Amino acid sequence: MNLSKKIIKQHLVSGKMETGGEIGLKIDQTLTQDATGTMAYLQFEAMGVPKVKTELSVSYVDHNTLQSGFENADDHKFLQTIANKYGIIFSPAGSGICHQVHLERFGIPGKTLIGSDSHTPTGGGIGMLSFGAGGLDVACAMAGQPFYITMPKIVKVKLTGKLRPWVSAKDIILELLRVLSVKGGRGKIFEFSGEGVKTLSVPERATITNMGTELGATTTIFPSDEITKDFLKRQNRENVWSEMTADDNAEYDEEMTIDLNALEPLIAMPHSPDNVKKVKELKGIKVDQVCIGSCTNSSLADMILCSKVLKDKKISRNTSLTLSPGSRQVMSMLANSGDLFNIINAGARILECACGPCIGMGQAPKTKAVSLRTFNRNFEGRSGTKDAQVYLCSPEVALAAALSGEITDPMLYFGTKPEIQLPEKFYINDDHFQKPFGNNSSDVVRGPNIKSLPEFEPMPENMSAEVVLKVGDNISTDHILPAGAKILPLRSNLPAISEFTFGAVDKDFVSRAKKVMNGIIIGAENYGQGSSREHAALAPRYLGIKFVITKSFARIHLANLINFGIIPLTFNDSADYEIVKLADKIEFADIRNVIKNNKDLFIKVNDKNIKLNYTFTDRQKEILFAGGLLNWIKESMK
Ligand code: MIC
Ligand code: SF4
Repeated sequence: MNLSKKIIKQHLVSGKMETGGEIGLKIDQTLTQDATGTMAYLQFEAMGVPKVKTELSVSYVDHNTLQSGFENADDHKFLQTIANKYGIIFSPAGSGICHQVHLERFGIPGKTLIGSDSHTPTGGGIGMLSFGAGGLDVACAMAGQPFYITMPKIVKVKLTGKLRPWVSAKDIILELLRVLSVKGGRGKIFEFSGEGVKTLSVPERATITNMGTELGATTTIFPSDEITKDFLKRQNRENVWSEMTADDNAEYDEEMTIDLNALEPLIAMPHSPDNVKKVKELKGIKVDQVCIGSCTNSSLADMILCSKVLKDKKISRNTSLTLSPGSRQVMSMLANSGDLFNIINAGARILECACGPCIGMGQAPKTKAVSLRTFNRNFEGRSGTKDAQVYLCSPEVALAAALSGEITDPMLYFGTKPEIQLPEKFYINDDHFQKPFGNNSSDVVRGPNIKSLPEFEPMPENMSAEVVLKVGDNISTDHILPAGAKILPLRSNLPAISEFTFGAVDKDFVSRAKKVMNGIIIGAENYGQGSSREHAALAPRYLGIKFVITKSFARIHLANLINFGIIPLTFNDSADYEIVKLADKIEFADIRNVIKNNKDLFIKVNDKNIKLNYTFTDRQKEILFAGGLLNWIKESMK
């Protein structure tokens, strides 16, 4: 058996391990971050469960740390107090980025983890089976409910050889993105194996599993081996280690091989993580900004590399360089070892241990700037500057650009690569994580930015709706509901945040949707890729969207639509996408009965009969009929 199936088997509570069918998994651990967490905990609260039922749940504050108004601070206080009430560990702002901290201090090989953040698969770096999910799914897992997914195909990614100096783990995942594209991983778990695995440290593995999300993969996982044990030992957590590997003759649905010797530094060009080129092909492009950090590349090893490379050097006068260490542990160790000195002295700006520029919280580049980032997403406008040209690359490539002021291949620019020696024992101070001591409900503090959840109607027998938006391929949740310093603070205030829905795509969308209050969105391929933010389903539902009809969906967003009672449908013939136009009115006669009995679904648009497809499990049908998962849970708990 392969490793993924071993862990699935141990956690299977419903369904069969047959590709394409729905399976329910017992979830051992959950994590939330502040931008999705407030909503997740409001939903958990509405379920009326007295304490979380997981082995461990952690609530991180890492996204909204700018506190440009009272809103973020309100949310943080709410999160702190509600964590205490329900038995959740609270990691306050400044402690680090959820995925980095979870890997360091909480993750356990062989366990299951879901998080209300799409990069939760980072945990695959230590052999955890970890998934990104909507906040409501995480709330359900905290209430002891299984997590449901479609049983994915398991793909073996065999790594052979060894990376050459100045080529890094980031180049491995960029290579996968180049070959497979942002849609290529859908419905699949990527499981790494082969001799090359032994050459990669846990932080390097985590860079890969983190960004497996950009493939659209269900998740990504490495075995837990001696290298994992060594990592956990340095974290003084050797006791949670166990060996987790695939059997020698394990079977897989698909296989692919990457020869690490043959890789060279790669870079993803604007505005998609799969727009990958060789760095040397772009040599000479002037660079205005370099940002090193994010949950993809902010480990101690990444930061020590920065220190060694920047020592006694000056960054280019035309380039600004920021560094965001991934956790307080990383920052403390850099301060203690003196590495911070080398970094600061070279002209870098040190930011908080948080998501920061990755989610548009500060460091928006100048007009038309070229910005090189070690992050995982470069969707248009995500940096906060619509016409900025954001490239994704490794710290090695980022450093070469910061020093030279242009895109340049680090293999040619630098000489011998410095040795990175990590300390035998990492500095551990868990006092920053607030353990719950369990107070009563009056202790949950709700500032005026925390608005209660709206009620949604059950699905009627017959529906008719109007097309209020038509968009193209690869629409990301950043398009649907952007983040950034202005909008992110409103994540716990649905009426306010809804006003920004599709803002950058079509500024009239909100008024049109509100006028109709019975809307349809037409999308093309891979609709809803990117972030797990359920607000990208919740806000449209709040604005009266009842259907989203596309050529195909991204996994987490599809689940979020169902969770909020929006009916996701796909064109049987993708050519029919061309027929449907803005303002078309469409009848869905007897829709409840049609879905209930799996009947063929036809709509009539502009005199043509169009067939639409859907595959809902009985559970998903009930959720849609109830008007969303929260209604369904409340009903089933009565
Ligand atoms: C992101 O990278 O887009 C985020 C912000 O971390 C999101 C979560 C969110 O929108 O709050 C994610 O990846 O799920
Ligand atoms: Fe934070 Fe960026 Fe990672 Fe999302 S991708 S969790 S915003 S660092």
